Amino acid sequence: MKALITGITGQDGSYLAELLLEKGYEVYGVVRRSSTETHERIEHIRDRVNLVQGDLLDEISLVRMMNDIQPDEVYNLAAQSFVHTSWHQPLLTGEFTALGVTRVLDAMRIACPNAKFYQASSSEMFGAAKPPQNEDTVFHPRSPYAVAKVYGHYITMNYRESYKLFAVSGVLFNHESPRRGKEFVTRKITDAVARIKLGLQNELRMGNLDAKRDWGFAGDYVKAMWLMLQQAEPDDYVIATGESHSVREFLEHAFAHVGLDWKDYVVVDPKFLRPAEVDFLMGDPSKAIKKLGWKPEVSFEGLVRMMVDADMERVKRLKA
Ligand code: NAP
Ligand code: G4F
Repeated sequence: MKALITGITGQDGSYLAELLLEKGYEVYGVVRRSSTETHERIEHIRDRVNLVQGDLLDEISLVRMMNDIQPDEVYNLAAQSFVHTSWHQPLLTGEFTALGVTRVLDAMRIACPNAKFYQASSSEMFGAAKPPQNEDTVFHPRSPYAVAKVYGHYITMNYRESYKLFAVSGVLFNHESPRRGKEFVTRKITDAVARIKLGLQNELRMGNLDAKRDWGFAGDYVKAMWLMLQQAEPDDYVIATGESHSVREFLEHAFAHVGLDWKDYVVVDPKFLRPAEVDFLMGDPSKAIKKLGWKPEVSFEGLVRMMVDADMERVKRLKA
């Protein structure tokens, strides 16, 4: 089996590539040209994956690679994925995160219409909708990123209905790991906890501490992506833990894990507040549990400990 992953250099792309390699897939990953060319998250599997150059802005590059590779499965994980940036770069976010999905789907329609397609939809699409959110909840997106993801979600459904492509969307709630980008709140916190504990930093400036998220482990969530493409019929699924915690609770657990009190270090800075907030996300993964046989393995507390421990190790190595 051959799988093509857009966004292979991201958090999810790296875990998904590992999973597919374990399952014996030939893995192809799309990388875009950059002046640095460092692909830190996939360095350890670099000699086992095939990297191909392309960009979600450039449909010709996508058609060419699909023609050459003839993948059995295509996972579209590439996106401008940081919500805060989407207010600063709303058009670029729309190009990558919304229209980029059409470019990938259309390249598939032209070059490999029998391949199966996975779209990385997001719980951000629910935005202001009341929790718990499931597959029937009406979207109420609250950022340019979320609006772009709603477009990606519906165009996936539209290509499924128009061209009979096996195209599915996974509506994934927040999932984290030691490989999470440091701009996202969980990793920003665990990186700061390690730096504070080891004497390299003395405060942490944060935004809205009341926001609540349903946080799971990325390694668990990529298994759900694969399962969705192994079903007899294409369908969309919510993937979540069913538990929600505030940013404040994450702070409490992360600092307490190294014996510190978060209140001694955290300063609320209006710079990190958003023009419109998503207050409360909590998913209902019943359909995925029943139909895919999927369930999350890592608890909230286990996730916080895993991320703090990994950052402690990394910062210690940097200091040495
Ligand atoms: P991430 O770490 O930010 O990775 C994003 C990936 O997209 C990177 O590999 C990036 O490549 C690539 N990319 C961005 N623009 C591109 C372009 N124009 N052409 C080709 N590649 C491009 O994101 P993630 O956390 O792994 O998330 C994966 C996907 O799931 C994203 O679509 C995200 O929006 C969605 N999602 C994430 C979560 C979550 O909690 N993590 C939840 C729901 C949905 P570079 O390395 O070159 O920047
Ligand atoms: O970690 P965040 O930046 O993630 P957010 O906005 O929930 O989006 C992530 O999850 C989505 C799934 O629901 C993905 F689709 C998306 O790609 C991304 O992976 O922020 C989480 C919460 C927000 O309410 C934010 O306002 O934390 C709050 N927050 C408080 N202080 C902060 C901070 N967020 C960040 N990034 N930095 C802060 O200092």
